[in-house]
Order: sequence, then structure tokens, then C-alpha cells
Amino acid sequence: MSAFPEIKKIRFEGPDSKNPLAFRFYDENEMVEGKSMKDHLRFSVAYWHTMRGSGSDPFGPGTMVRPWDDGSESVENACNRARVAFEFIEKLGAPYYAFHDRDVAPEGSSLSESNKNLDAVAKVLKEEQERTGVKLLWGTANLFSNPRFMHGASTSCNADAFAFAGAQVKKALEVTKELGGENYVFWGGREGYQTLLNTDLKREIDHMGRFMHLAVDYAKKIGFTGQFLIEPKPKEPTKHQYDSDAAACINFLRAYDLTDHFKLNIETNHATLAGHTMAHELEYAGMQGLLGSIDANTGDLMLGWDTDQFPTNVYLATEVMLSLLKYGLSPGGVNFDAKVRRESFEPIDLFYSHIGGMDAFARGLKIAAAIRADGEFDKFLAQRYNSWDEGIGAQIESGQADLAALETYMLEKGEIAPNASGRQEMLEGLFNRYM
Ligand code: XUL
Ligand code: CO
Repeated sequence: MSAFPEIKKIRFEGPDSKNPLAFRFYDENEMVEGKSMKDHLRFSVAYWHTMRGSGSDPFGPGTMVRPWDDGSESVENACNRARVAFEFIEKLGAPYYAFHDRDVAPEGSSLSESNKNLDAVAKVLKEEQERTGVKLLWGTANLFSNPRFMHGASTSCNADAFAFAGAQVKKALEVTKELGGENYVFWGGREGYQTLLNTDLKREIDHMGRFMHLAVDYAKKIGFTGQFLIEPKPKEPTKHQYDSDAAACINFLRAYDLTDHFKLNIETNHATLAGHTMAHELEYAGMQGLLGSIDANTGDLMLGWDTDQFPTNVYLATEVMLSLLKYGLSPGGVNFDAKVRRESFEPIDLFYSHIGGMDAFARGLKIAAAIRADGEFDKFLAQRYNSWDEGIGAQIESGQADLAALETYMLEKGEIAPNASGRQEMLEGLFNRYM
């Protein structure tokens, strides 16, 4: 039985279409920079929001109307929900999805029962993947919801919590491999702390490093060749998250010798909570060769928490796509870690929201490609830094100039001449010309 009987496959109808159930910019076959939009964007639906989001908030219960869901924690309901998920993803035309173990299957009363539940649902997921051709962008384990993780998972003061988390990751890796997952994500969840009065910071971060190595070793053992990703996020849920932003994550990966195995999954709303722009986080990870994938959403700058809204701002999407074109994305993707507002409670809102996000990114992709084709910003940058291309600049960059050489140079030169203006306003105007 269909969960969305009134919805047909969403089609590209072009910019003039007034149909809110059609794409105006996302034409999966359109070629941009020699590659189809589908292959550039690698859109993914987040199971936890789209299939499990209830619309509850700290002030009230869920609001979502989901006629296919009987509200129970039964495996049967979970399997049925999985089939609905694939009807949705297929009609939407997204090539990927992503999940946590506990989104897709109910947690049982023991680890072995939970594993059994997960196997039962994974069987349906596999059937549905084969039926539709939809693929798994990434899997992950929920190591933060259950009260056993109140102090964290790998960074818990309780070694048993570490052990439980490890067992859960083992199983999640097996299932991700079985489903052909192209990546595996670690988001810190409760890996952090509220006060140093009760926290051995060094020991906790050492344990997190150990945990990641155990995952890398097990992946090797079972032949899982997907890319490992770590997802930076500050503040929520603990005051000090160990993986607070791209720089903190990269420092962690370097300190524990993990950069050969991990890249970053950068999320827009997490970037802004950290006091950065998404563009900064992408550039920071990208310039170090560690940009892996993105969780596409947006926050509300008036609010200080992770609102996980659908990204519809074309300016933002253009900035993101500039980085993704520059550094590449595969085997990562654009995963909509985003939820419909509590007030958008009808099933059809799931379509409107994803279509809006996909169209914004498709438009961002085309604008970014146009910016790159013209090369005006590149020309400006090259010129702004041209003092490094020859003379003393080139000597410094190549390591030929020591401090004594710099002194000799400056004693002779006397003072530096003011260099070119930063031209921020001109450049912002130039950017707007492409919008
Ligand atoms: C939490 C968040 C997670 C991760 C996966 O803010 O973004 O959903 O993406 O655990
Ligand atoms: Co996320």
C-alpha cells in the first residue's frame, strides 16, 4: 500500500514551473563542469529526521501526522516504516539515504535483541535498496540517546559504557558494510563535558582516540572500505564538545594518528553554532585534504541552538558548492540533516522541504560553476598575493630566507609600501552579479 498515493515521481519542470511538487533547478541529468548534477550533489535523505522526527520540543509532544506509523516500537512497524522511507526517497529522486542504528530498528531489552532487530530491518533495507537503486551514503550508531550514555560513550568515566558503545559500532559497521554504505560517520553526541571538577579531560580524549582506532581496525578486519567521517559540533549537548569544530577535529585526528582513515562531515548549523560560517569550516577542512561530506541544513541566526532547518538560501548554497567543486565530494554527499518545522505536520511537507533544499543546491551548483568559469575571484586572489610570487616573498615561501636575510632586506628597503585594498565591498557586489 502506498503511503503517498497522491504523489507521483517528482520531475524537473524548469525555472518557470509554478508546481511546488516539481524541481525548477535540479535536473539530475544536466551536466555541470562535465558531470551530472546527480553525481555532483549526491543528495541523501536523513532517516532520523524524515522518518523518525515527531515534531516534539521541550514544551510539548510531537505533532507529525504519519498515517503509516502505528507509533509502536515493534520490528514490524520498523520494517513497514522502512518501506515507506523508500517510497518517499524514490519519488523524491534522491540517490542516497543515511541512518543511525536506532532510527531504523527499535532498541531491544538486551544487546543481542537489539542486534536481532537491526538485522531484521536491515534485510528490508537491503531489499528496498535493490528494488529502487537508492544507496546508503552512510551509517552510524546512536551513542547518545540511551541513558547508559549519560556521561558519554567512548569518553564516559564508565568503562562499561565504552564497551557497550564499541559493541554497537561493531554491529553498525557490519550492517553498513552489508548495505554497501559508502561512508561511516561518528558524531560526538555526548562526547564532551560540563565541568572539569568531575572530568579527566586527557583520559577521556585518549579513550576517544582508542575508540576510533578500534573502529578502523575492525573495518579492516571485515573488509569495510567506506570512508570514516567525524562530524564537528560545539555546545550541544555538552558545554564542551570534544569535536567542537573542524580545527578541533583535525587536531584530534592528527594527535591520534587518524588522518589516513578519517575525513570530516561538515554541518552548516554546527558551523554557525561554533561561531564560524559554513564556508570557513569547508575551506578549513578542504585545504587540509580532509573534507569528506556535508550535512546540509541551516540554523536560524536569531536562535542559539541546532534548529536543523532545510537549507533554502541560494547564497549559502552557492558558497557551499564553491567549496565542494573546489575540493570534490565523493564518496561523501549532500545529506539533508534537516527536519520540517513542528507546524509543517503533514506528510506532503516532507516533499516540499526536500524539493526546496535540492533546488537551492542545484541553483547554488550552477552559480558556483559560473563563478569558477569566469575566474574573476581567482584573478583577484592571485593578484592580492602576488608579492609572494617573486623576490623576498618567493624566498620566504621556498625556505631560502632566514631572519638575518629579512633584516638585510628591510634595512635596505626601509618601509613597506601600502599594498592593494582588500576590496571587500567590490567583491561582495561581484558575487551578487552571479546570483
Ligand atoms: C546532531 C547531528 C547528528 C549527526 C549524526 O546534531 O547532526 O544527527 O549528523 O549522528
Ligand atoms: Co548532522
